[in-house]
Amino acid sequence: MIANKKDLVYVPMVADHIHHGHINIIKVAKEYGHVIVGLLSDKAAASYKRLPLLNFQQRLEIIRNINGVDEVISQDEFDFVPYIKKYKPKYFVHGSDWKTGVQKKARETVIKEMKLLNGHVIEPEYTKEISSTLINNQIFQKGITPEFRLKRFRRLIENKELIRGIDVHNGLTGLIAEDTSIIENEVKKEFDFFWLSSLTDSTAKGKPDIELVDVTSRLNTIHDILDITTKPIVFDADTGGIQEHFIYLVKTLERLGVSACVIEDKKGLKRNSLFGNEVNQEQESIEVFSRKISAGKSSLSGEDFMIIARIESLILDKGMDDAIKRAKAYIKAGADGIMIHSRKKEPHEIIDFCRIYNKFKKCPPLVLVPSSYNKVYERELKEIGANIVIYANHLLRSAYPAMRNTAISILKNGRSLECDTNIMSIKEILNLIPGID
Ligand code: SPV
Ligand code: MG
Repeated sequence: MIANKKDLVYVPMVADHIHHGHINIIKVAKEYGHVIVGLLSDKAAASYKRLPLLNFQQRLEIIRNINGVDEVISQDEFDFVPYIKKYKPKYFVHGSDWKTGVQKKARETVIKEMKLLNGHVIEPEYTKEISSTLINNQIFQKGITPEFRLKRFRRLIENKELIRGIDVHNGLTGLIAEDTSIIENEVKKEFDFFWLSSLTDSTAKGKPDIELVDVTSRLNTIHDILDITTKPIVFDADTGGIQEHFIYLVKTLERLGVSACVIEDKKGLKRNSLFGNEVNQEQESIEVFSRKISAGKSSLSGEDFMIIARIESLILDKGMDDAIKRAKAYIKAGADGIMIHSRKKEPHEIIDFCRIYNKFKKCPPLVLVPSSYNKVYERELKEIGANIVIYANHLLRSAYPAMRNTAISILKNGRSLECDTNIMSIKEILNLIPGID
């Protein structure tokens, strides 16, 4: 092949951490002509793997200053085909690593599309022992700063249609929520953030969910999780306590690098929402609760920490009009997000709420907790306009029966051999958290 300097060469990249592997690809690309880097936007990158550490502007600044790069365009979706159609490059350059793994199918599509253009796919040999994923893992293993963790929650909301969180209440659940992932249709699926549930934090301590576990104790749980994880934390702050206490709480959470807190519009002795009206629960007045939100907002040092207002009108059978009125008032008071909760088996009232909510002039991120209406799929929640979904108690609810069954088996059998089929081996538990290499 004889290179013509005018031939277009398309090189898609995320370029989160530039390393010699990228430089090699650019050098090879430059031999074929005019190099256009299709820099994947944060949205495009987050649609198939972890949100980049550096944001688009930062990555753009780096890549456009690299020798051999003639032009940089923003590739706003993961699909390469629209960009091939638009730029009609003669060459498409991608590291050979995509021949296997999650990008295998994407590669086949690109080869087909380039053939239609009489173009060529160039696959420089993948530079071994280095990759952005490897660097990312090393960075995340070292830990991250509170500021980075805090800000990442807003970036996730901005760049993903729907983000998902799961309950954590100690270090171990933090590790599960941090590390569990699957690959589905070439896309990596994982939990985006941790929900520091008051129900599971209390239950794990053998205490009822009535704001009995005090802030100091809840902060200890946060520290355990901060120590060993990197994902954003959303703190379930129950009622937030009295306003004078709440302003201190949000400051502390912000300083620690927690991304958001959720406060619910109840007063007096708080009971878990899923009890509904089976127990005595009282809703706070709109005025008092709005004042609490505003006071919390004004006590923060930065712009990033979010105060999410949770509306209990549907839980307490106060009706849709009340829920909507409250949503409007809380947004006006400065709430950065709204959580609407329901204890119905079917999602009808949630769907009705979402329909009205999404017509508001200003509708900050909407949080749903599908614990009781759990037949709905995430894609359906996305369709009705939810931005954030929380699986609020599932790790604890799965752990308790497993542990109880083991205890019963030991009692029944007078030994532990019979448990072995349902539990980890000693070797597995020792290696789970090895300590030193
Ligand atoms: C929690 O997880 O503590 C919650 C959600 O507040 S719920 O239990 O559904 O009220
Ligand atoms: Mg709670």
